[in-house]
Parts: sequence; structure tokens; C-alpha cells
Amino acid sequence: MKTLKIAIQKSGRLNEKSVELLKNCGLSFDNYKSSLISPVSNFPLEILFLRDDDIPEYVQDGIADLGIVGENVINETEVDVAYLQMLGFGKCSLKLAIPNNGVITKLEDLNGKAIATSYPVILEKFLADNKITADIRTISGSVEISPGLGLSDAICDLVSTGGTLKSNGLIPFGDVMHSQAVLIGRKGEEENPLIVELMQRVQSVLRAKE
Ligand code: PRT
Ligand code: ZN
Repeated sequence: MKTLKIAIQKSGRLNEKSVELLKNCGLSFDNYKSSLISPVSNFPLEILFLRDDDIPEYVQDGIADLGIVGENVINETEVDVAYLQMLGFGKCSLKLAIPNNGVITKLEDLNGKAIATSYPVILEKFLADNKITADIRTISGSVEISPGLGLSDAICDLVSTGGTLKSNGLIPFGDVMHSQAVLIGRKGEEENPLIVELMQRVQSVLRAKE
């Protein structure tokens, strides 16, 4: 039977938990060091270590059979993949946040304002759904400092503890989406016996944690 490939984050917030989950499934492999592909010695599976942003498209295009990635990244890349299992880690919210200066007090106040984000696709849909016309400024990181620099009036960014917002003088203003890590696969491949076997192992690991 064809060896499966699963794409997980190479380094970052989801790497450790993804590796831990796969190890708890009884899979034996080396975590990312310099090789981007690690074979599993006791299951017909290879682990691909990637930037999280690339994972949804790799799965959609069939380069990887499975992937572990945040829902925020899936929505932003607008791919068509199967959600096989919500994994319960990497939880965060994509939130609007504003400076604590009282200029913006309700959603409609964002009309005509500049909003900095790394999630322009998700934000654009949210604004359209709420009939807000704002100027979306896409930046790839350190979004929280942009209002202080005069680059934006508000931001839309991921929040977990809220500490980063607070230390940059911003207050959360509304949830755009909630997110957690999810195991994804290619649509139509759900019956593959190796995927079924892996899913059963993942589900029993998750059940044991409840
Ligand atoms: O290198 P690569 O592209 O793979 O990684 P990355 O830098 O794009 O992503 P990474 O590792 O930061 O995050 C991976 C995933 O973890 C995200 O896509 C989310 O699904 C999830 N996640 C969970 C988070 C957070 N919590 C989070 N707090 N991703 C980012 N943050 C950042 C946020 O952007 C903000 O700058 O943490 C800061 C806020 O944290 P708090 O705790 O101060 O609120
Ligand atoms: Zn990324």
C-alpha cells in the first residue's frame, strides 16, 4: 500500500503538540532537525515538516495526504479540504483590537478606517458580512505595533492570552473567528484504510486525554 505523507509545522506553536500527538499514536520518527522529511519506522507514513502556511495547499493538491494546521490558516488560504478531526490544541481567536483612546466604540466606527492584519481574506469576508467598508492593510507580522506607529486605526490578529494586545495598549473589540489545530485530509480519501487506522489511533489518544 502507498506510503502516506502527513504535513506538520516545522517549528512554531503547533510543532511540539503535533509531534506529541503522532508519538502518542505509537509512531516512531525523528522530530525536525535538518531533514524536511522523516520516515516513520513502524507505519507506512512519512512526516513532512513545513511552514504552516503551506500545509493546506499541500493537502489540497495531494502532495501530502494529511496535515495538522490551525483553522485560521485553512480559512485564509481558502482551500477545499476535509476536516478529519478537531485536535483541541493551538486554541486562539482572531480578534479585532483597537487603541484605548475612545475613537472607535462600535463596529460601524470602523467604516473608512485602516485595519492592519495578516489575515486579509478572513477579515474582508467578516467586514463584508457586517457591511463595513474599511481599508485592509496586509502586514506579515508584528501587527500589534501598527496603530502605535500610525499605520492603522485598528488591527485584526490572533490572540491567546491577550498579553500582547495589552502590552501594546490595545483592547479586544470583537471576535472574527475561533481557531484550533485540526487534522485535515484530501476530500474523497477518507476511506483509505491507512487513514482510517491513523484516525482511530488519533481518536483514542484524544479520548484518553478527556
Ligand atoms: O513559521 P510558520 O509560518 O510555520 O509559523 P507562524 O509564525 O506563521 O505561526 P506560529 O507558530 O506563530 O503559530 C502557528 C499557529 O498557532 C497559528 O496559525 C494559530 O493557529 C496557532 N496559535 C495559537 C497562535 C496563537 N495561539 C498566538 N497567540 N498563533 C499566533 N499567536 C500570536 C499572535 O499572532 C500574537 O502575535 O501570539 C501573539 C498573541 O499571543 P498572546 O498570548 O499575547 O495573546
Ligand atoms: Zn505561518
